[in-house]
Amino acid sequence: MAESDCTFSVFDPPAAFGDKRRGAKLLVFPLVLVVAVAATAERQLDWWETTIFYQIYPRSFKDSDGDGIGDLNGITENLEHLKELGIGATWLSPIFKSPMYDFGYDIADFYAIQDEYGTMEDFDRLIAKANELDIKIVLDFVPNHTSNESVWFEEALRGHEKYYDYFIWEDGTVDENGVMHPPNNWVSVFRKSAWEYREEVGKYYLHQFVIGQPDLNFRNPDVVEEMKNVIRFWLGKGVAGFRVDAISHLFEVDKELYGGRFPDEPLSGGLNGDPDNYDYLNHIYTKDQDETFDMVYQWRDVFDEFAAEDGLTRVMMTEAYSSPQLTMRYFGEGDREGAQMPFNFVLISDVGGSSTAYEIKYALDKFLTFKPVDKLANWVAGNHDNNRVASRFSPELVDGINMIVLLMPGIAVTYMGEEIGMVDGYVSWEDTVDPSGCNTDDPINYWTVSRDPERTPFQWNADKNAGFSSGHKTWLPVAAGYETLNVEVQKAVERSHLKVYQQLAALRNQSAFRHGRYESVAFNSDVFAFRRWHKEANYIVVVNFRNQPYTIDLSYFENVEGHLEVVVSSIQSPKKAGDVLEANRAEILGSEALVLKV
Ligand SMILES: *[C@@H]1O[C@H](CO)[C@@H](O)[C@H](O)[C@H]1NC(C)=O
Ligand SMILES: *[C@@H]1O[C@H](CO)[C@@H](O)[C@H](O)[C@H]1NC(C)=O
Ligand SMILES: CC(=O)N[C@H]1CO[C@H](CO)[C@@H](O)[C@@H]1O
Ligand SMILES: [Ca+2]
Ligand SMILES: [Ca+2]
Repeated sequence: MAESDCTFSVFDPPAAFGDKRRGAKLLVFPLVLVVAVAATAERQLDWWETTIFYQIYPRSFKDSDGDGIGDLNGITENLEHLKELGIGATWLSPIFKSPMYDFGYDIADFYAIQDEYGTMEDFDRLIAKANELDIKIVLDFVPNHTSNESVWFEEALRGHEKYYDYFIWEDGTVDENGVMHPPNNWVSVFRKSAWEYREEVGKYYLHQFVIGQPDLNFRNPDVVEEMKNVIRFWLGKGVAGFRVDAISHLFEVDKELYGGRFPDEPLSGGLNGDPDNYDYLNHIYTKDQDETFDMVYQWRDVFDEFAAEDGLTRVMMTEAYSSPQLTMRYFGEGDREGAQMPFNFVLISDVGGSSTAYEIKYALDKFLTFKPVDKLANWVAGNHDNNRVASRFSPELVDGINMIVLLMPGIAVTYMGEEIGMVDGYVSWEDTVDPSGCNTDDPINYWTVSRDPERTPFQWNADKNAGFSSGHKTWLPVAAGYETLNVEVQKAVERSHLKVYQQLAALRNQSAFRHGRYESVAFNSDVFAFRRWHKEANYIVVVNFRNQPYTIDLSYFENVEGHLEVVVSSIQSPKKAGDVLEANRAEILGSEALVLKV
């Protein structure tokens, strides 16, 4: 690799320190820096460090057989779409056997493919095709729970001791009237008690998510080993890694420390007076327990055994909506390695359409500031649990957000559809299927928590069902406006979100974006800009978050003066590639986003 001599190749500096930081760091950590520089000088970047990870929600990507549900063959037949975008890896939401109470996040058999998605042979063909195209396949690993219709849970209910101990059981409490209640006040993420009674065994089982998702007992060594075998099974089939679901919920407090019963969680402090609401409690006993991090490191050891055998690094991404301090612990501790990519959700959790440029900068700085100096950042603006960028920010900001996700230092992650700026679909109460929406029992306000709108079928073209399916009915309705907002149209026209995305993906190959350093500034409450540079290469990205024009003095940045050339512009911008701006008085139009070359 041409750039492998770069001193700072894997060290993205935290924002805003500019060139001064190198000196400052030398003063503080002279030894560490010298060692690090020597190590990186020889180091080539691995496949996962430079690529873009594209999340496919298989149920909604492409239906190959007309039953209205996306499937594996639909993915295999359309992997070229990823290739054309410049993407080298995809992570798939769960494809395993499931009764679908939570659309695959409730797994009945970790070793089998869900029938409606295809067969194991289809999966092998997907891997073969992906290898042909040099696209890595990452699967979803859902260790916290199984389905209540898994063989394990069914055996547990039948009193099979081995499987009984796979789950977490507790006696109910009986009040003065002899009425039985759940063991304690724990609330499920999807509302209401986290405990469900089973007559067969006369006890309650714990489910941190829906009733159909009994939590596995990770204090049982058999469970630990079983789940490692699941990892081994799929890595052995050629999978390049796992994205680990809901990791912070893995362990609950050790009840032996509390007299053998799980203690109540304290109230969060009246922010929400509804005891069925997850936010009613402060989850000190059911989230982010210390043992969770150790388990992640143990899994990484399994990954590394495979890498040692065939030379392919297996990548772990962890999903945790936690504080930055806790998020960073997933990277590893001491001499133990953990996940390469603890997901960075700031663009989802911390900012939205009404955020100022100051808040955007503050949010983007967060991960860069807290992360270990020898690890990479990652950028995630969407997934199947959160409203789409066009809906959460605005349709005008789709290109601007993609510029941030793809050009900030580190690894980019794109949820399918964000490359064409898909918007949330309207899903009526009658059509709502997401348990998060259904559990509200509220036909008026369900949509505020339903995740169906961001899961509507992928928009391929203007045909029936947006080209997603030839069937009569699709599992969720296609979003309005697909006739003009689709892949085919965006490939045909001269300027589109898709074309911008392709340009950005290609730019990631430039040394400035691959190895370059980073500084950022909010010029005012609306305009955010950052610079990436490496040796002679020097780029500026400007995003105007409001529909109001400004004249900006970009010579604020060091080594930025004279003419700046437009490299990429958001689609509503009148500026074209090759146009020239004056650094000291750059006209930035409302909602405009630009990549400029110095
Ligand atoms: C599993 O849980 C779901 C609720 O999520 C329930 O409707 C279903 O009946 C349960 N299945 C069994 C076998 O208990
Ligand atoms: C980046 O460069 C690699 C070769 O170094 C090439 O295979 C790949 O297609 C390029 N990606 C883009 C998006 O241009
Ligand atoms: C983003 C994501 O994958 N969220 C999942 C977290 O885990 C629950 C339960 O498995 C799922 O419902 C979410 O979709
Ligand atoms: Ca299908
Ligand atoms: Ca758990």
